[in-house]
Amino acid sequence: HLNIMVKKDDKRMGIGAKGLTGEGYKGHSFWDTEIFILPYFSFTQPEVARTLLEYRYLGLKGARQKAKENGFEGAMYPWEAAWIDDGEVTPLWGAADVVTGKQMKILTGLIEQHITADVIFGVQQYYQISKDEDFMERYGYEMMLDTAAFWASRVTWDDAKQKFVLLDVIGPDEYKEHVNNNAYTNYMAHYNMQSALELIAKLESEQTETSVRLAKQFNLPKLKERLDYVCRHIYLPQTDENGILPQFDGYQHLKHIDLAPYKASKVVGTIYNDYNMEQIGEFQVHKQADTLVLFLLKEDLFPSDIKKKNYYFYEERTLHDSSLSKSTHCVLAADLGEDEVAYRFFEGCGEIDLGSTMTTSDMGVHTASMGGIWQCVVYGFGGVRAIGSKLRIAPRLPHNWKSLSFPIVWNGQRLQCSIKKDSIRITNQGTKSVAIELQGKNFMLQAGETVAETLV
Ligand code: IFM
Repeated sequence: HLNIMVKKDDKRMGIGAKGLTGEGYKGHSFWDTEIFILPYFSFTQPEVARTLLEYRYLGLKGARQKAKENGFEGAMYPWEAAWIDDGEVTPLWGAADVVTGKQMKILTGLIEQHITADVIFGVQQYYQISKDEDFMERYGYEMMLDTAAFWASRVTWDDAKQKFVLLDVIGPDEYKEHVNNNAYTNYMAHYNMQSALELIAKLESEQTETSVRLAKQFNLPKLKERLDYVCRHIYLPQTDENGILPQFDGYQHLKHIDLAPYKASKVVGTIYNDYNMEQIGEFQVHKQADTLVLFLLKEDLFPSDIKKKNYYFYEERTLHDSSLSKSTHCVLAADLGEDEVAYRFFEGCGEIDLGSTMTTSDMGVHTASMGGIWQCVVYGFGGVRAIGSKLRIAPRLPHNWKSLSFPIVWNGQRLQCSIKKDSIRITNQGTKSVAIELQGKNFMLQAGETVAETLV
């Protein structure tokens, strides 16, 4: 499915939430692409990953238009994207409210804004994996600067906190609307701006065609000053006295309800039979992974014990009503050494399109979940991750698997990874040497060479 959901030779096309298999979400592209699907392409077919990111580059026009229409600067990516020039295409109206009987307004196109930082995460991760400098010079750097300019204008000053805050957003968890300082959004916006700052420093230190072009296009000294100030003063939520990172301001005051009936339900979304969005917003209940996605994308922000605590805290309150939830839970559990839990969620991912829970497959398969399944296997059990400029491999084979093998492409070189119960072998099938960290040890793997390590 991953291979047939993308039009490989046409950068005017993104990936629809249902690929080409159905009409759900009208073929629109979401953060599903950059956060869930793109890693597969960046790590296996970088040339395809590049076309997907060029699609976002072509979408800059619509993103700039969206920022302008909303009173912001720079480029604000649409929550739902279709044709490259369209800008925001999220529908304005959805299903009927179970309490009032009136049609509900869809707010994601207006306030689910983390997509802008997600696109930049995809750009940076692609670069980390591929080292495609040409892409960055033509497209990526411009995207980084324009999106950072958006965030720098989107923040507002909070006198009480003496910090810049991000008010009135929807984080990844779409059961919570109009929230302030969603941890995921704030940290990702900070990351977006911080990377642009580092980029400006690099551009200032060189005289290349790209640095000259970008200096003409942006007022870099002014942008640098603003980004520096905002980055130093943005509010980045911290863990509370129990070690819990609040999903957003005031989270601890939300009410508890018994989620057992919804968790036990054979179909998703049954909470809507009893409550409307406003009521759901008052409960500690989540549609999908939110804070946990942050832990996965930015693994160094918090120590493992805090991540584990938050994992169980939020999972208990999560209904996994979105197909984007279980793969995050699987990979994070594997990272945290919670092997049984990871495997349970891996099986759950398989059920999304092959089981009966997500009856929404009627509208087409869940493409983000497909990318998520690849992540469960290669990231979760294969232990593969791009960390800074480093490829890290530290597998955790499920106890009932005998072996696992997969190819990845790192810095343009194809590596074949073969994992058995007690060993791992990596063969560099490319033509150049690559640096890898295998089981905590650093290797320079020459072309044609194999490295093997024992697993305990
Ligand atoms: O992007 C997702 C979102 O996270 C949950 N609702 C469905 C969207 C499309 O898959």
